[in-house]
Amino acid sequence: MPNRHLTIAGAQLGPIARDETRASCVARMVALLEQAQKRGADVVVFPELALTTFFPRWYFEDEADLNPFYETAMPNADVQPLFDAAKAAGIGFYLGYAERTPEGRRFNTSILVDKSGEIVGKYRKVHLPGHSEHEPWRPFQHLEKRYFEPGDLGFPVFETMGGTMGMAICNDRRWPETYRVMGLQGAEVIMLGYNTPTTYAPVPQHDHLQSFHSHLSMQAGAYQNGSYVVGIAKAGIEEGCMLLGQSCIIAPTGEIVAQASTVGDELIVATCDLDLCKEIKENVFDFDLHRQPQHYGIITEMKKR
Ligand code: ING
Repeated sequence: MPNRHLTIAGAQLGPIARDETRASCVARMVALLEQAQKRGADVVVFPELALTTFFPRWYFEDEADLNPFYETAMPNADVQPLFDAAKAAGIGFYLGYAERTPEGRRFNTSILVDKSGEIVGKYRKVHLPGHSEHEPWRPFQHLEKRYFEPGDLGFPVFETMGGTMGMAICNDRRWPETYRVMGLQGAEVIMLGYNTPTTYAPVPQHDHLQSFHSHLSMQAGAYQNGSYVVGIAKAGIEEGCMLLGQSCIIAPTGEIVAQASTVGDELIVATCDLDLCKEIKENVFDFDLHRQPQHYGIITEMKKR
């Protein structure tokens, strides 16, 4: 039985202006998808909130100003050209967007679409960073706790494109539980998009470490669970706020096998042997052989002591 190879592309996006249309964002993503097709990709990972600017950087008094940033259906007319192009190319994709349900609930959401254009997976961001009230002292806001609810779908994995795929979003990548819950379900590829300002107002003395912390978290998650991790940025100076680039594809060994070198629209590609996951999962991190969950209870029993 030949090894299962999956060619994964990461489609990093540069800044999306506040007044940029969805049609413009989708056209940029279709252009990256066409590049991915030329490079033999099976699946393309787009960033978090890939259809709009990162709107949690502003305080909106009036909901009427907030609602236009959300999608109330998926797919919808604006995104359909991306679904059509991907299906025509026989390429799957991960897409991050702001979701507003018919009941009015709001989530920071991602979907996984297979090569036939079907949505085969959905995830809602569990770990929401930032704050929920207007904090004028900050150079910019980070109001994800105000504009979204914590995800209510857990961390599911999906059997598709010949492997076991999982999803996360941005801040999730900093929490080891994210990877372990999917690792326990056999995840072989964990895809995630991020919008990471390089200035973290409460602790500016760590600003120079943003790239290190992003890679450290994802490389650890990959290695400790024997999974590929694909972290794809919305990058560059977006409405005056510098967003980290450094998008990357990480092997189950924790090695970075592809990395972006700009802060604009940029495609990175790696052909990934999913059977390499076993070298980690069946040895150093053979969960069945080595884990001792009888000692781990505190992790789920409390937020903190
Ligand atoms: N953004 C950031 C992230 O977790 C952040 C928030 C930035 C947290 C820097 C800590 C340090 O990458 C989102 N959207 O979660």
